[in-house]
Amino acid sequence: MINKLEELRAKALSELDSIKDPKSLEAWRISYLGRKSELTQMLRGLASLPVEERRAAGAAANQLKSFLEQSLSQREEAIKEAEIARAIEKGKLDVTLPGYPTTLGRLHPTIQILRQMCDIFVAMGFEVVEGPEVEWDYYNFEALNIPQDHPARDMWATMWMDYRNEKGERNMLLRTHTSPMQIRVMENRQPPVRVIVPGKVYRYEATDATHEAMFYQVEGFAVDKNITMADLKGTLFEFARRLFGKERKARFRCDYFPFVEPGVDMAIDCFVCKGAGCSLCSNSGWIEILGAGMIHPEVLRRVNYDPDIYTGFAFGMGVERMSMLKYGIDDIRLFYSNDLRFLKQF
Ligand code: FA5
Repeated sequence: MINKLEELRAKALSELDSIKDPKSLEAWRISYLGRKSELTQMLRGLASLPVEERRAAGAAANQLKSFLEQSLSQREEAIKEAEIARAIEKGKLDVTLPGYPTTLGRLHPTIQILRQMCDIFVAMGFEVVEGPEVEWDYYNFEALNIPQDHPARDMWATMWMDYRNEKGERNMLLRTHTSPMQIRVMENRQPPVRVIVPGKVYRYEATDATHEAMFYQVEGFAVDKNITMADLKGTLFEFARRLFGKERKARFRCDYFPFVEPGVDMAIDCFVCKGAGCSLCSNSGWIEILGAGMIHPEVLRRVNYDPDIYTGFAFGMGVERMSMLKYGIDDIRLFYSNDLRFLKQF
């Protein structure tokens, strides 16, 4: 058998040396290394050899197999190189042409503004915490003073998960705002707390120039002794000054959220019409950027904070709306429609 292997090696090598194209190379591979090749048959037949012959023959056959495989890939390389050399000679291949440039990725405009927003709050002493996007009804609604059948639930058209509790009720959802994290954080800490929560939220609603079904919010809240509405206003107006510059106007108006008392919304003067009124701002001259207020005593009680000792403020802001105001983007749908002409501008 050893002699037979030697013969095979010599024959295979001499044939391989004369091969000059990939097609013949493949035919060579099939005939010397394929399933029906002599070598494969020999390897299969090893078992029937007498034991004393089997070991030496097995080693030699396997050695030949890997030698032929190696020779095959060397020949393959050599054929490729020869093809390139021929193409250069014939002038078909111009190696002096510049290659294809690799395009560099960049951060999405939402993430860029999100980082700027977080930096401003961190500089004011807030800590950044993240939370789950799939949330329990309890944290998203119940613990925030929005019980089942409360009309305020309509304000947050909800995407429910296909999951029911033991009573058969749907109680798991995609969070509609970042406010559930107020509860999760306060449940685990004692005042003073000063936290911001950036993250994605989801609403089952029709999109238009200022509304998306998935968007980002930044929640913020602070609880301590003697925190007042003046602290809330000071924090948010300072934030707006740092993000948009001194010349932009900000406005507080009364608003209703079941988990704050009193509640407000804050708006910035419209960047398109500078407050005169246009289609983007529904002729009001203002674009709403956040909801806020003093944390409701019931909410504090639910997390075992004593509302006679502690008070706190909370706010929740739309991140894309901030980016729209800062960079003059007039349609929120541009953010997630993956148009590179838009994304490359940031
Ligand atoms: C809330 O989500 C409250 N959780 C905010 C809050 C937090 C109030 C803490 C009081 C205390 P609202 O639904 O208004 O509120 O949303 C807050 C901000 O998210 C809005 O001001 C707006 O900037 C942004 N926003 C709301 N809906 C959309 C949407 N569909 N697309 C893009 N941004 C939106």
